[in-house]
Amino acid sequence: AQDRDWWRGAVIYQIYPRSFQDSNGDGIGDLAGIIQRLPHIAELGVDAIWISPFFRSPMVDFGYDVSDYRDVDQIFGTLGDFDALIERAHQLGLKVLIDLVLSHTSEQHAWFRESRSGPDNAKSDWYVWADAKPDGTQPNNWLSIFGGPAWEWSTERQQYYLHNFLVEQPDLNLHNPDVQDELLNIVRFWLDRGVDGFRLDTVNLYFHDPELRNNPVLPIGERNEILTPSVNPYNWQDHLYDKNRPENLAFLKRLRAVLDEYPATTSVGEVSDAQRGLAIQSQYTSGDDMLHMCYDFAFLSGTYPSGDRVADVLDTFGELGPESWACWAFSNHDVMRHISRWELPKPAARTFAALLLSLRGSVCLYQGEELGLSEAYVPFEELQDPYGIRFWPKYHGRDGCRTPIPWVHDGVNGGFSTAKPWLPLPVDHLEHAVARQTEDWDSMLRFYRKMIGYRQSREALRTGSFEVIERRPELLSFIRRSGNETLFCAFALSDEPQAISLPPGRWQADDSAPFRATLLGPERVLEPWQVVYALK
Ligand code: TEU
Ligand code: CA
Repeated sequence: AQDRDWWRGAVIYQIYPRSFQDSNGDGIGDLAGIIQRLPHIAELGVDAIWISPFFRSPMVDFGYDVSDYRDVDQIFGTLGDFDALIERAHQLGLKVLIDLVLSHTSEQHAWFRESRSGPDNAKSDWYVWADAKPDGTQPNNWLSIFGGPAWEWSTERQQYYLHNFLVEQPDLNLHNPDVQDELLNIVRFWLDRGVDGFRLDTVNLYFHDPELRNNPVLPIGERNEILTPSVNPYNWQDHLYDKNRPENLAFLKRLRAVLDEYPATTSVGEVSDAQRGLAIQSQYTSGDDMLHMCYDFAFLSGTYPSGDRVADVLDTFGELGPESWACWAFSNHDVMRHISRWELPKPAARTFAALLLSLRGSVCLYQGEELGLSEAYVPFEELQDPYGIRFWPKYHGRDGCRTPIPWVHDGVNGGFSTAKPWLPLPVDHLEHAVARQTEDWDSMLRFYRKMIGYRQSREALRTGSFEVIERRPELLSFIRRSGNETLFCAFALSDEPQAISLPPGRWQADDSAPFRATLLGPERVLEPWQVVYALK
């Protein structure tokens, strides 16, 4: 029997396929390369992989611009390769989540080419078309997340179309029931191929206000500088009308109903909205007829996760109700790697990894995080991300977290590819190569294996309740509890020793935790960056 709740508390490993492993010597990672490296992921002890888009695409946004949802891009392989990937992953006990980009397509998609050709074809209404204002300007003040207006003029159709991201990524019109039906057919197509679920790209951008009302512009003090760089005027608006629309709830119910036709599937919706992200997440995960989880942005920003802040985020999430289930991440393919983003001192890296893997919720780890990789510097001449090229030098874009994975320290291109990689592999990443860390019993990689194994072995850590005991910027402690298992977790988040108070009861350091099992002495002081797990 399959455990239909496997995703609760699961650890999910995110693969960015272009940069994971190249198998055919063209400098770009591919599905066959992923298959080759699946044992590395299985050995980490995670539950599932999430693979960023590999569908047919002109790759203007590196796969987040899909031109055919039912095929694998030739640069990544074939549908046959994908079937083999699923089979191998399942043999290794790994679930497979794929990344569906349903909010927009590529401008090269056949639907868009037809839609663009005029106002009365079968696909006319599949995208968001609007007339120019009498003076020729855009229909309203909506902005693109990647810069400039969210409207692009089509000389062919003589109307504007909506694009929340690049000009090459026109937004689908989900108010049209035919569009919804076709998207759900695509969901079925991949479920029939054996996937265990989906990461849903920009799930809160599926719908727009049909009246195309202007977004309010925020007063300077309230501007959002969290999700995208502050240089981007997108952050200066309150996104009331271009996303987060209530019509989405009914569509998500339809999507969930399709998922429920298949056993033990899951969904994690990416909700990017600094202003009302949590409120949206709470709506989207409000019951077993909605999404399973939402992907939370709280720890993807530049804001340092001090002990009190982590406690506040978890408390706020806990208040959303017992059904709401978060999925936490420190790093992904869109943001600076967290070790660099928070300027973590060396001993802090393990402390924060342990903290992430002790939170209530599910966890996404991004490829390379298990190696302790820092952000790569990619010079302007080698930049690939259109978002970075546009805002350089105020913002460098997303290439610094997308550089290839170093597999060996002494081979060509770190064992990633025999050809020049599509993004440079930083020389200082080679010392973090998988092979080298595997040999070193005290490496970051070995630590991640032990820590993930520990989380998997303690039901309290995986799914237990969460109760904060002490919250200070430099100290966080909490109790996780499941059945008879009561686990006290404490994290010193400072270069200085930290006084700590134990909750009442008799506590015994947990020997199975990947930290030296010190029983707290009477003085009850944690060493800098010390982590303690103790059982009652
Ligand atoms: O990202 C959605 C999103 O909100 C991004 O704008 C994010 O805030 C930004 O990249 C942070 O720098 C998703 C994907 O994760 C991203 O890779 C895609 O480019 C985007 O959707 C469009 O599909
Ligand atoms: Ca390749």
